[in-house]
Amino acid sequence: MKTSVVIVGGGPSGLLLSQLLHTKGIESIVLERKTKEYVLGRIRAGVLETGLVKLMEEAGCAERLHAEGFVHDGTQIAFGEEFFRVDFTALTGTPVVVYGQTEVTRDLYEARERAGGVIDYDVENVVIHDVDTSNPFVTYSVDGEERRIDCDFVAGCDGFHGVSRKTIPADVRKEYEKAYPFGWLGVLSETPPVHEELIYANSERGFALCSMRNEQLSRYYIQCSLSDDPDDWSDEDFWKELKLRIPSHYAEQLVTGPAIEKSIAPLRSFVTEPMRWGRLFLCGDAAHIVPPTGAKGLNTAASDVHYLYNGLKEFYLDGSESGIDAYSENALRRVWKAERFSWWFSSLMHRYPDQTPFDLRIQTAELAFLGSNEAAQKAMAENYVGLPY
Ligand code: FAS
Ligand code: PHB
Repeated sequence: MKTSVVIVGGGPSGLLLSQLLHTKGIESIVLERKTKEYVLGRIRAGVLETGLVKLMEEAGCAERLHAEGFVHDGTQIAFGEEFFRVDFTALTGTPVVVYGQTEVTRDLYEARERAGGVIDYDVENVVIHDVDTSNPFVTYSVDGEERRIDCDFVAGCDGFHGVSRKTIPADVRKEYEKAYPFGWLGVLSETPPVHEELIYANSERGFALCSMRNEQLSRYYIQCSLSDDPDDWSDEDFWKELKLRIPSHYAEQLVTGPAIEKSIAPLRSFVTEPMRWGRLFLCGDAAHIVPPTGAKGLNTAASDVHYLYNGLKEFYLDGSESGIDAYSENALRRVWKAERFSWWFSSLMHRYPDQTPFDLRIQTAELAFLGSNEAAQKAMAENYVGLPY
């Protein structure tokens, strides 16, 4: 079998790239390790930058997003009983859209299927070959049948635990990592959101986040120990702890209900350089991970896809290699700014086990400065709504 681009990974990165290439008549085949149902069963990101919304529009997949997504002009930042609002639209002219990653992925799957896109699910033993030549190929198996696809390029969109990053020789890769000493316990509940906008809260008991998916589906997180297990937390214990971490003004209004999903995600900052090796390009979580505090994971995957899609478009339509040659440098320039913001916002909003009384006073002062200074809020807002591609 032969195609132009083999895309390893059928998450948002891989599907968005495949659909964008399709709009320019560039063929691709997506290889996904899991079933479509499994991929859609993952509950992850919830906030979309305008850049991702525009890419979904360019891919012809933004109709439901515009119909069902919630435009948010700002967010609440809480510190103990105090809280203030950062007005994204007033400060930057740009809002964000609250629309679950699950729905983004669903829209992309449906678009690929409508277009007759080739997606192989349940693939195993994916191996990427000869990307340091002009004739790369990928081998894999499906239902015990060995397969091979010859191609021009391979896009590694297979997330942090995929095979693509490790295809780049260890002596070529440089990896940068920071592990955080806590995780996020997330709950999805069929309850009305506690507030019309998100609430990021730093309390003496730790971080909490109140988010949503729609008027009857809420997403909540609390900072938890890395040794915690979701089964350690009854619904009642979760709601009780969440109420203790958000201002009583909101806690009194919180509508609780059964958790329909409960999971713990560790927090990590990670970047691998370069994001290209020969005919292999890494996209999204395959190349970088951020703590979810700044809602940058999915959105930085989107900017990778933007750079790679435009580079491949130039190659196939204009015969130019300048876009793909600049891919890694362009992508990493924005990746590191997202890493910085995610690290900064995580440092500001969480309680760290080794925090000294001095550290706590600095955190308090930083939050007070953010709450009272327009320039500080503008800087935060510009990063949150998404820096330019
Ligand atoms: P993904 O990991 O989404 O997709 C990779 C795909 O490749 C998967 O479907 C996987 O099955 C497949 N794959 C892996 N190995 C393969 C192989 N060898 N062969 C074929 N396929 C293979 N971001 C936020 O902005 N906010 C959040 O709240 C948030 N919460 C998160 C919670 C968790 C538990 C995790 C893990 C991530 C979270 N993220 C969040 C980040 C997340 O949204 C990612 O940034 C986003 O999924 C990136 O998309 P992809 O790059 O497509 O990677
Ligand atoms: C979510 O709704 O899942 C969400 C929103 C904002 C974040 C992280 C997660 O920063």
